[in-house]
Amino acid sequence: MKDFDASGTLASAIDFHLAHSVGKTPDSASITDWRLALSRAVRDRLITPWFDATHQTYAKDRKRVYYLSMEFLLGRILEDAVNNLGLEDEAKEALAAYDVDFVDVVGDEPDAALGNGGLGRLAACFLDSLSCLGIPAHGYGIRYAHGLFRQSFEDGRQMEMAEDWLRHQHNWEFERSECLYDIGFGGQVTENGKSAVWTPSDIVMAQAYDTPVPGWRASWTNTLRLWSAKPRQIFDLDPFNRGEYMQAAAPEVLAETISRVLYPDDSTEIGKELRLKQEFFFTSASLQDLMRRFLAHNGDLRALPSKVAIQMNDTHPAIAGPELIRQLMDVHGLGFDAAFDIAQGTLHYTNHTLLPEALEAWEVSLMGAILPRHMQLIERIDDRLARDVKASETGVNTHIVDNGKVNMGTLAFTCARKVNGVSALHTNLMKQTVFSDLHAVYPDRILNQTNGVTPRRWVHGCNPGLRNLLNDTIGTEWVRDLEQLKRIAPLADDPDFCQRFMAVKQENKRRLTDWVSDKLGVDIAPDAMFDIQIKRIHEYKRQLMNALETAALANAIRRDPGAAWTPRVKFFGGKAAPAYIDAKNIIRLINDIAKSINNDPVIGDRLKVVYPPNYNVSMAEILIPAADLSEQISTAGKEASGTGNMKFALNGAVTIGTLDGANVEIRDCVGDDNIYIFGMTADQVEGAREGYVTQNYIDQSPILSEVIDQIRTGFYSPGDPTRHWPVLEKLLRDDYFMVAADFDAYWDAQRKVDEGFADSDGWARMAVLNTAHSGWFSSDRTIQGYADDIWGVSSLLEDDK
Ligand code: NBG
Repeated sequence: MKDFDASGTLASAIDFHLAHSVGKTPDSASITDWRLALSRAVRDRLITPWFDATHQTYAKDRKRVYYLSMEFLLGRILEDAVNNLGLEDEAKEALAAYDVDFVDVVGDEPDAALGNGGLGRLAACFLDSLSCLGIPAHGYGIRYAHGLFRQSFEDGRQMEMAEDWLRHQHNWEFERSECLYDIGFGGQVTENGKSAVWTPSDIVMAQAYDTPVPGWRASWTNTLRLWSAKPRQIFDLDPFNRGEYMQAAAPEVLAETISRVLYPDDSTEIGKELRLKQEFFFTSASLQDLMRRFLAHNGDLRALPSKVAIQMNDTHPAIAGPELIRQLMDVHGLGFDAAFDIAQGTLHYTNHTLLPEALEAWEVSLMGAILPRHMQLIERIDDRLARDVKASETGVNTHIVDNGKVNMGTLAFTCARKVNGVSALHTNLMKQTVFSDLHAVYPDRILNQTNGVTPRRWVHGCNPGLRNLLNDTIGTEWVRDLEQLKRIAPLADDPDFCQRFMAVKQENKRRLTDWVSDKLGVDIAPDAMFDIQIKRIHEYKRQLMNALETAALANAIRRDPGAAWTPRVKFFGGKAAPAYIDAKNIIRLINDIAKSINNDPVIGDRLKVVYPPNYNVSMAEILIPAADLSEQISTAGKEASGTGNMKFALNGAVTIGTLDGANVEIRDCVGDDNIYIFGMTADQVEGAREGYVTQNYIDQSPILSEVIDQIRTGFYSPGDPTRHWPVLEKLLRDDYFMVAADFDAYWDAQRKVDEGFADSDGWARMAVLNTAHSGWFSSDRTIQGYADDIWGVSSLLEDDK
């Protein structure tokens, strides 16, 4: 294959692009200009492997994967690419020659925040692993003009502002102005002989933007293709000529609304018409695109399942079932049964939550109005399901269309060849609860693929100290084969190694300490225990329980300040969905508790509380390497997996957590002695529901009672004593997530943590063993599992061996 790579040094490429792509001289260049120049210089190096990957895939006619996801929470792209390509030293040196700091340059990039939380970040880790493993794949999603909102605090309250990542040129992507597909909405379906003709009332266009995704050392490079909505007709000249400028621009505005903004909801269903349009928009465009590519190489549609595997990331792209069937029938002339079988052989579905409020269901009337042809096909798929139910003789009663709603989970399940959960516990609960009926009918369909995280970003990139220590100790292969970390396990008993390991941690804590002082003006001591809970704010994640424990600890310290307290800094980070009032109330309470504790001279450095606003991927990259304690305290049975939990353990933080999601597997890997498990199990939680009275648990716990009384009487909101009553009211009326029931167990576990941390040798040993035994949580392992058990695809890198 021809070599398209820029020859010469990276330094000369940066010079070239500063002049030719950015149009600046070194003496007039801003940090942003340098970033844009560096991006171009680095991107040039990806072109050959990128072209080569596509060429090989088709030359060898290999099966490829299409990962459909409404969210890709990428974070910053440039530094990650520099790391993957091994260009760090060269880039540093080239910029230093102009007295420009590499860290400032890569830090100038806004996060690509095209996702809310775990689901979107998982998709980003999967892209990395797919490239790293050399599996031919495309990610398909939406190029939102505005990603997840920016959060600030005003008087402790969450404020939301529009995010604007595309304001400065985003010059990592390739705009494909010729790659356009029509996406229809509304209108009518008529019969034409035996076939149906859908005539939409509105059509917008989906335009592609491609981002190359390099694997480790760019041995393979896949594509993330994001769709942006464009009007079919740019604007209306008649009204413009009449001076009606707004009306003239209306078609453009309406069309572009579809990809304008990411819905800021996490584990909550929103049921808005625009959301359904977004879902159909990117799903239809992606399917048209992959079908075009398939047909360019293959004339036989029945071969689709052997050449293409499509993964639906949650139910957001679940309309892919009816849409693929529609394309096969209405565009390519197949009958329903043949079309269904091909679609079902190609599609797969991942479930990411069992929370009932998050399971998507659309009103039949809305679905019928926006996607009339799809509504017809959904009815036919429902008939297919009914036939299978009958044949199964299970006697279960399950329908896609039920109570005037289209249940998207049931639709996705029915149209999928394989359905997976994201941790062992979650997959078992899927079988027992939400999908028990479907599981009875299709007993071989559900399987587990426990989540993972990419070691490239989550150790190599974010924790240079640990990276260097690992490289010195076990060589560099761990970056691609994370199980190699096991080799440091014996060194947990080597005082010299432990000391070096903890020196890295200390350095990371110092970095965070400076950052906190710089950004928030709060002084913290780097030798205190750094106790961190970062994730979306949600009642099931129980940040409230953590806040109450914090307040209780402050009380204990105030009562006996001279006792041997283990100094702690409690970090909180996370956003609440703007409409989620109960979660926003919790944010305000945490901020009030922080203010009171941080200004109490009796407490001093024994306890500090830090809640930096606008938690995002880049902030996680500073916080996680500096953590001593990882808070994973959701109500058992409610957190499908978690991935933050894995990042912390990998970076040598010890977990305090419930037996929920992947915490169960973390415990299995690191061992009971190296994790603090507390609280009710998933079974016990369900057992405790009947007759649950919050007040009874509060009455039994003097520690909790005291805190509740303080909040009620305005201790944390002087001058405004009723401010936090809504939090208490909710807790007392409906403690669905059992904060009160688990509180004392949590408190006791925290006191054991205090003791553990005070024994610095013992703690170092635990920290080392957490890193050593976290290799299994690499997303490379997860993706290999999908490749083997779900997609039936293999790496092309293996071919050369
Ligand atoms: C989230 C779960 C997490 C899980 C991620 C990735 C949704 C709907 N679900 O527990 O809450 O780790 O998905 O699987 O965002």
